[in-house]
Amino acid sequence: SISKGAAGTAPTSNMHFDAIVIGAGFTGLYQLHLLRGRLGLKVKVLERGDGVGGTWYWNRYPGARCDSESHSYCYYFDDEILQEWEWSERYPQQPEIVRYLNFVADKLELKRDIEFGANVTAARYDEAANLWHVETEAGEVFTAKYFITGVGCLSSANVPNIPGRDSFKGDWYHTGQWPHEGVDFTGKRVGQIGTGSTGIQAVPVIAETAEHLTVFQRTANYSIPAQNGPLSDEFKKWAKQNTDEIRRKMHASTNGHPFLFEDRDAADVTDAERQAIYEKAWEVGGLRFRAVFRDLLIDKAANDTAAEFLKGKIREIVKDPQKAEILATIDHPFATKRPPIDTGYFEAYNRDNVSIVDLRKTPIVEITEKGVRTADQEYELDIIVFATGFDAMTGSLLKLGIVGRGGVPLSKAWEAGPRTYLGLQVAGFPNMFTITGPGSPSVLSNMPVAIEQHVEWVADCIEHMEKNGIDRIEPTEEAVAGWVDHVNDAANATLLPQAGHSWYLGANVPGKPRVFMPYAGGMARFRKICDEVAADGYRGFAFS
Ligand code: N01
Repeated sequence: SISKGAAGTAPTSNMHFDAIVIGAGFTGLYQLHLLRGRLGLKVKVLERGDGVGGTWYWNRYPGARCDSESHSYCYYFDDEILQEWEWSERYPQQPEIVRYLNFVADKLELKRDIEFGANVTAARYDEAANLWHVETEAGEVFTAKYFITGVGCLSSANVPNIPGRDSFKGDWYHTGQWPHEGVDFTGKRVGQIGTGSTGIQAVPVIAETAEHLTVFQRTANYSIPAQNGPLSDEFKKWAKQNTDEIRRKMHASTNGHPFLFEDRDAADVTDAERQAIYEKAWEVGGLRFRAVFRDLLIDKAANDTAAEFLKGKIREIVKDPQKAEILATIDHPFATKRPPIDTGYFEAYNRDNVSIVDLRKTPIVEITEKGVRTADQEYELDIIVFATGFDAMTGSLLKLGIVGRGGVPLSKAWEAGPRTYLGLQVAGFPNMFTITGPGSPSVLSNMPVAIEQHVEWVADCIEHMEKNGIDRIEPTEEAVAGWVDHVNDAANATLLPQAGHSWYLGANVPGKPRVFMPYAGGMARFRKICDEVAADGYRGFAFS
């Protein structure tokens, strides 16, 4: 039925689409390609940035590099793209990922259907018309039957509200909102707050040019050397010739990476053998370290062996025993917070111009005009870098101002924490799909693998609806309740909830409900569940 929306936009207008997709990162680009190319739908992508890239458009901080290996951190749906693109290093640097996504967008002619600089501030479901009304900051209103969010899991910057923050006379930056022209640290006294994956990448790079870098650490972190380097011609050739095998491995693995967990427990080998295995994994580097024993994330005693090894490495690398102690006093099991990968992180503390402040002993009291004041002294600074992470998984969705059936805002529906079915849909929000939403494996896996699975599932679902003349899809309350329980059970079967202050739990943002958000049951298992749900007539979803 043709009806007028609140903003007077008739479905025949040029502001009306079959589907609106938010975000032009890995998700939005592929979703547009499938819905437009395969299904022939009229699609508009709204992107707040001025270019494609999503996470990688914003995160331009010094040292920004992906922790997934290049040959796996890309699309696998198109053989031509796989054959034509060439990665230069074992891990892709931020500018290279942005170049890659531009290459894909240009090759598939995606940009003509993307509106850049379009910051979505409201999205309201109009029940009578069965349309989503999506409004941008500039006041444009788009309508569409399908509303698909590809806003990323780590895209809403968390700048802690430390007293006095606005009084600081120097410059401050959040790593996730880094100036495109870069920041010159030469001759500057820099303070960095935060030692997560981001902070650990930034420290060694900032240290190279800053006059002095003071790192403010609240929670000490494990880190494993990336062992990054240029890819050999031989490897590049191998990767291009074995795309089917690589894809098969990524789909079979728990985390969507192109390697499988060893089929052994930490206790299956002698102490000496275990030590040798860890040494070798340290040399190999990267996220593969986690995969040397299958029980590291399930059994605390097994985890302790890895934790002790890694703490030993910190004490070995960091020459100043006082700094080493601050860095190696880690309070959570290994990999219960996302394990960072580094290039010279602990080594950076051997430089004279890098110092560390233990915020557990001397917490930050306030930010002053001159710098940061902790419980025992004031640190004078020219620049403060907030490597303080994100309002993860829900932050960017809630910022869209989504309102579902009956005028119920998403913020209300998720008051006690996010509730989805398969991470994909929310009860009361018909035809809205949340790619890599809370309750999906997303952040616990190699993102492009998770994204391709979600995007393809949604495209198949929409195809099914269009072929069968179905107007609406939404999950039943019962299916949502079941999935929420399953997500909790999956997390509780691991050691993951033991890191009490992780962003997985929303614990990094004051006042955020503490709910373990990503699905810890594994990417392979998740894929199987989604396939079965679809094959079973979209079990748990109601069509109307
Ligand atoms: O953020 P984080 P991130 N006072 O939340 C500290 C992905 N990623 O940007 O642990 C003082 O992990 C906070 O301390 P604590 C990856 O999934 C991927 O580093 O809460 N300190 C912590 O040290 C990653 O997990 C890649 O006690 C405060 C830090 O800030 C996710 O993004 C690269 C504070 C925040 O760590 C997020 O990583 C980078 C306060 N008020 C990131 N508030 C690649 O793949 C926070 N902190 C390359």
